[in-house]
Amino acid sequence: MSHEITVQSDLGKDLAGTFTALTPDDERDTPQIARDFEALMRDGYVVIENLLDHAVLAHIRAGCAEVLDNHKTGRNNFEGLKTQRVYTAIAKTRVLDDLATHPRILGLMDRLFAPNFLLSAAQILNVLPGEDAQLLHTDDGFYKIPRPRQALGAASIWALDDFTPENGATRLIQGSHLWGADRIGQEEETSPAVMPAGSVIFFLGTLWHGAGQNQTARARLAITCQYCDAYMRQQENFMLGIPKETVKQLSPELQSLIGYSIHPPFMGCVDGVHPLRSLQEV
Ligand SMILES: O=C(O)CCC(=O)C(=O)O
Repeated sequence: MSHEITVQSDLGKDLAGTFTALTPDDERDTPQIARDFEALMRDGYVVIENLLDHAVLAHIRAGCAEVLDNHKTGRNNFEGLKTQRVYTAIAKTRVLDDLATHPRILGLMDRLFAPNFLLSAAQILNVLPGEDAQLLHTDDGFYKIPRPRQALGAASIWALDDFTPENGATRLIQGSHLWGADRIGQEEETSPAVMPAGSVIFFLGTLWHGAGQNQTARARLAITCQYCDAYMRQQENFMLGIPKETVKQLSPELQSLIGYSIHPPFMGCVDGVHPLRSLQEV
């Protein structure tokens, strides 16, 4: 199909002939998601409790355990010297897929960002006993556009263990997504995201937060999926990090999220064509 381009705004349309952009299904547009979005914009985060049942949790935990076996701990205190952090986890296990594409999360992303928003990072985070509190930070601070501003990224942290103040529950500063660059998050302003295993916290990239200290004798297991707007650079280079054979096994939604998509008119193209074409050659 050919498209006539007559004005600049025509370039914002989906010009693809074969691999047209995906349309979000109805599950991503519910009254509950609208309420979650209201909380997200007001507080900078929303906690959604008990999204995963026991069987699903057990399956995800088992998949994580396989990948974590003998996995090293972090190289600095931000990664966590007593934290096992598995980068590009989509390349290593299939247990993240349904979390990365969960409709309750993508429904919020639909409201935040342009269609064809991207997954920016997908990691397993196992905070081991004795780990110190992580430096408070914002997740999209590396996009050097002055604050206060709209978020350019957002993140989920899925609790695979109960998150408690003692075991390193993520600490957040409510409302800090609205701050200017002159204000730095302080420890005493934080509160822990206490939630049962199977719950998720979703927060804006502008929100001050950090993993808590683990003062218990057990690890605190979580999965984080970070997302960014369709025209921002992803933190993890999934195109190199995930073999094409693996990409072919992923759902169309997840393929699009990792970067097999086009932000109109051409962002993400491979030699001028849609990146999904490169999977046809494998
Ligand atoms: O593990 C957590 O609770 C938060 C981790 C985090 O914010 C990060 O590593 O950027």
